[in-house]
Amino acid sequence: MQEEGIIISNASNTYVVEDIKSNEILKCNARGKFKEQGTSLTVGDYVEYEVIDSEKKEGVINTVKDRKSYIKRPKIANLTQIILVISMKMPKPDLLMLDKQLVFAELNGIKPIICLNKIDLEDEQYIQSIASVYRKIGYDVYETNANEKIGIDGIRNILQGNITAFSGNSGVGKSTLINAIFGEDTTKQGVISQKNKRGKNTTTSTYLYKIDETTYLADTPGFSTFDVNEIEIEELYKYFIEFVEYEKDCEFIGCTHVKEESCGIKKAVSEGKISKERYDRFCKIYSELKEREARKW
Ligand SMILES: Nc1nc2c(ncn2[C@@H]2O[C@H](COP(=O)(O)OP(=O)(O)O)[C@@H](O)[C@H]2O)c(=O)[nH]1
Ligand SMILES: [Mg+2]
Ligand SMILES: [Zn+2]
Repeated sequence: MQEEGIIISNASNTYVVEDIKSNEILKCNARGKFKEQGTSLTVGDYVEYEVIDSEKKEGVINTVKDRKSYIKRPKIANLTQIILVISMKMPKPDLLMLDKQLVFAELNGIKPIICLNKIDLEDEQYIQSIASVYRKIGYDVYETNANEKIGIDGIRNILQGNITAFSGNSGVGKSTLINAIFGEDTTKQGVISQKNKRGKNTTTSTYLYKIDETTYLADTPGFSTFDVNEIEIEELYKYFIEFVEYEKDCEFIGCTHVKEESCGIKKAVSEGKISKERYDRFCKIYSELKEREARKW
């Protein structure tokens, strides 16, 4: 009988599959045809499997469903959203990193959500100066104090029906946020934060945690080694989504939006339609890509 499940973890050729309906967990192998087709299954894949040994809880995966998204590093399929966490202080906001991660999410067709954490450590005006830039673009921005569980309900609600990952530099408060959302009980039982003997968080491979039939949380080693390498330099501006509508006003085909004088995007910056800071960070990422290209030769 064919059953439906999702791969929640993976070590070499063994896939841990959780049944969508019964929550039963089985160790599965994949049919040889996947290898022949060059399909590598991964955490997040929705699969059809059959039970081979119900005592030992072993099965075999027969088919894999089309993926909604796929990220190579860390390897994960079907993420629908990434919550990009930055802290207002300690560590101070890394907006270059935030913009890179926004590019990364847009490139992969995954919805980015911004979470400004540690709002207790900065004044309102400063927080709004950051929030407003991103809200104007159309991004959802949440403001939280994870320690005091302030602003947590909003984040909890948007998880519904999604496979979500949290991303952000170390120390910004990801673990504290996850604890605040799920309550200490869940996490203390080791469901979410898997601690090693020294009590350190050891996320070295990717796991999915089920919240309900359509809602999962991905615990990943982190997207901090963000891969700009995959982006074609001339495509970069497309992932600064508020730039796109002004490209038609560029005079030259193949305008880089960096050096040219008669550039529609630069004009929009000078008219205050695009944030100057966002544009400056675009130029910074552009030059990083350029340097990388130069090193290739
Ligand atoms: N003041 C303040 N501290 C926070 C907040 N959220 C987390 N922290 C603290 O920041 C530190 C790092 O948090 P942690 O969740 O481990 O960050 P992670 O590395 O992103 O998982 C801890 O000492 C937390 O108590 C917050 O909203 N306000
Ligand atoms: Mg952590
Ligand atoms: Zn241009």
